[in-house]
Amino acid sequence: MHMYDLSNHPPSDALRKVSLAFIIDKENRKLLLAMKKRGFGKDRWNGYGGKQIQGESIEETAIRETKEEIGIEPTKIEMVGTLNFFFEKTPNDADWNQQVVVFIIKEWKGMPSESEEMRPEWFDIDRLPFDFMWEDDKYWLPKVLSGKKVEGTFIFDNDQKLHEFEVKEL
Ligand code: 6OG
Repeated sequence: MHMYDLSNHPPSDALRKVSLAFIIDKENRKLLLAMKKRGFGKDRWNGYGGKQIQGESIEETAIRETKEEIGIEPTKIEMVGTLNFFFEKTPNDADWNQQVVVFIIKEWKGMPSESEEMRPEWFDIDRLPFDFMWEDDKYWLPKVLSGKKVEGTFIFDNDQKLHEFEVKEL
């Protein structure tokens, strides 16, 4: 039994905003993913990011969270997508719903390093570990990596399985 579907979910502009950034190497061949060690999304490879705080633009959130989680300072960052995530509502997971704004970092200062939250590792773009990532990633990340901008809506069951989705290329 699902409470939400693509035509019936809360308005996406009411969602809390969260950043998600990925570092890509100069040759466009490798992506720096990070293993989430705790909290929401634990044990999955993902980009780095977190909740926007008051007074911050979402790009500032992405820069701050990237510094905090893998210790580098982005110097060239580009917004590449907006993803709305809705989870089947239960009292415990109600606040998993979020709007994730995706960024690609092409230039940065410093060396990626492990933090309490994230363990970074480079992956070949042709061999990303989709089986160990959020299920939505395989439907939009390849588009972003080939230079497109995307807008997506994803409905998850409360066991974190993808139930229904739509991705538009902008
Ligand atoms: P904290 O709540 O730990 O930040 N995030 C997702 N990323 C992907 N690829 N798929 C999802 O599908 C996601 N839901 C959330 C946003 C959580 C981090 O995880 C991202 C944030 O960068 C449901 O602060």
